[in-house]
Amino acid sequence: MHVSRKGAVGVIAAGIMILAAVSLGHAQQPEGRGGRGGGRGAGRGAAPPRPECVNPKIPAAECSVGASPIAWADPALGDGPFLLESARPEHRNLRVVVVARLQQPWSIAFLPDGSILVTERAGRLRIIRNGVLDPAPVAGVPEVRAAGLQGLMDVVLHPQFAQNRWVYLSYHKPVPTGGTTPLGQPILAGESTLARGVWDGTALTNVQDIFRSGATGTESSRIGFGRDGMLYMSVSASGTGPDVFRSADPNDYAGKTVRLRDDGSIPPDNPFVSREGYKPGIYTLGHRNGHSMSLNPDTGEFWVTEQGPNGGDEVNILKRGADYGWPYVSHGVNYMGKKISDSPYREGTEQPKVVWVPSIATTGGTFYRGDVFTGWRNSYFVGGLREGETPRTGHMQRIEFNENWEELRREPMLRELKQRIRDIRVGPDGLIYVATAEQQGALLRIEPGDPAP
Ligand SMILES: [Ca+2]
Repeated sequence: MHVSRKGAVGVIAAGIMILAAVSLGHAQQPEGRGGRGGGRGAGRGAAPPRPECVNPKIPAAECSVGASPIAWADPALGDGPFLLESARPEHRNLRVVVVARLQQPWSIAFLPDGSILVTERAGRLRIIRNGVLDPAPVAGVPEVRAAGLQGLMDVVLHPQFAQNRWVYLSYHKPVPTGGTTPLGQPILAGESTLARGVWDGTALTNVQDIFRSGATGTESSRIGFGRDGMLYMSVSASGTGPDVFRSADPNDYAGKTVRLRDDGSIPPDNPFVSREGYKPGIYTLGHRNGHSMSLNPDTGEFWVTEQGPNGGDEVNILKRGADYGWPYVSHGVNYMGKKISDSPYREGTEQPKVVWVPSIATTGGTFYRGDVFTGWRNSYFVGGLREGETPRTGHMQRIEFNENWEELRREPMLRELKQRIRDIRVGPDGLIYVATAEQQGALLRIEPGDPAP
């Protein structure tokens, strides 16, 4: 498909519109926008803003940057268990249990001894043993810059963890910008970084940064191991402002997925390893804010979620060397309502496998291959923070596919809880674990409820 010069001008105009929308939206923000007040008193507009939304240089895409944001905090999560229903009759009755209360939990990993590791965005790694959250964070986590949407992100075990006990963390490393505040304090930026440490049973030891992207001003990051033994990591670009164009710049890791060896080095067979002007770790380009790195257990492909603005959320299937189009093509609209691109198609760019208009603010995703919810074995589960720019609409979607991975149905789940959802993982017990995205957040577990009558 030919892309006209007019199209390119339109894209630049759209970029300026995004920027304008951001400035305008920010200027008009009432106190407590998007705030999360812990529930009591929530909804009266008095809740403080979420910490990641406090006066960022460019408001994060998750922070209601639209024309007329609504300040209506999510209600507090009760103690549970919550008895909910789902569509498929064999899994009609569900029980949702609060496993632990956590502050902005971000990712979940299961240790072979049954313990659960959970990252909190502020920079803490927590551990739940025998269903009890250790009040002391796990030692050994590097210093993290937690501001805007940055912080401690993913935690993943090496596929041969039983032998090498390696744990991987993706996080934003504080690095000086060279600037200082009016009070003379150094201004720090956060660089998307991959660290690896050794789990000694209670702490991370010998923690080292094994890949530094050099990219600051980035957003979320997930990591996952492929069937080829390589580690794949998303490095998100900022979703608004002039930084959106970094996703298309091959000499910048922002807005890309990278492919690394398990020691963080660059494999010699990467798609752009010897191409001038390209970062050698790049595996795919043209992403916005990537929020999952889920290996399809059937096909061995990575399915990755990507937040669009107010429309254009995507699930993409990673293909070596492919360009996923952001910010030049999107099915979506920006926060002021304008379409991102005249056409969502462009020669040489990959189309999403799943697209949402309006957005649900996609987050973590997972496939189900456990033995408990057998009716969900060809489903992909994806978290959502907010649907259609409206508060209290966070939920999880179960997207059901046929044996050819063609979409059959989308079932919104956990809507009744009115919590923003950050991550979803399947435990070794075959149950589904869900991290909410709230400041006063939680780790939830979805279990079968009482048998259907
Ligand atoms: Ca795309």
